[in-house]
Amino acid sequence: MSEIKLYALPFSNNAMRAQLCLDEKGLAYEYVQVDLFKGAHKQPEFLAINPRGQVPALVDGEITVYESVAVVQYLELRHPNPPLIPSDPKRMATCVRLIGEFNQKLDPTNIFGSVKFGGKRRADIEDRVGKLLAECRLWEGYLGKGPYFVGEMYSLADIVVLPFFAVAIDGLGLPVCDFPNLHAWYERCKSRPSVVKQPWFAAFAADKANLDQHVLAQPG
Ligand SMILES: N[C@@H](CCC(=O)N[C@@H](CS)C(=O)NCC(=O)O)C(=O)O
Repeated sequence: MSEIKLYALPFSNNAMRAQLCLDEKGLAYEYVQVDLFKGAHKQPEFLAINPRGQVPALVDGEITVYESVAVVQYLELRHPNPPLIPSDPKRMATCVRLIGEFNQKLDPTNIFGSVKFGGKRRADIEDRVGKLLAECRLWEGYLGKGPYFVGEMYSLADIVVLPFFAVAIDGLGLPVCDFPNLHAWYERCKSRPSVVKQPWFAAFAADKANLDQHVLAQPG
């Protein structure tokens, strides 16, 4: 049995980051599904692992880590190959900065939840859509021609933002005409073996057909 246990739930954006990192590094791990719908994350057994009662949490022998960004950073230090944080100081700073910006500006938007599960449409959330598009424009510029967010190297910055942009592109219809760099980067990431093996990308792709959800493509 593997030493590493990942407590997660399919389609959890946060848990996906941990999986992407584990698989990019080729690490063996046991996937322990925490059934959020049955409240397993608020039971004493799981709260002993993460007192916030959230996935992901990672247990590596005696060490327990929760919060997705802490999990991927832990994995990077514990298993440095292949490296996912640049050693060049400038690129390293860019990588850390992007993760911070993502957590502050993009992660809390959760427009997909409002649209897919809350039935909201563009007119209901015009203000939030406008802010998200403005933020995406910034990320389009950060990426430039890439190929990845810190240049040639696929890094934790890509891993942390990938589940979000998968949802923005496939689920919310972020238009390719206005965001060509992000679309090209998304396709590039999806061709990586560690990404191909994640079952949830096919599920996101199915949202491409749900045009009524594509609030980022509709006229304001
Ligand atoms: N900041 C945390 C967020 C974790 C999080 O919100 N996880 C969700 C699943 S995607 C969860 O467990 N939700 C249940 C809850 O908050 O009660 C991280 O990055 O790990």
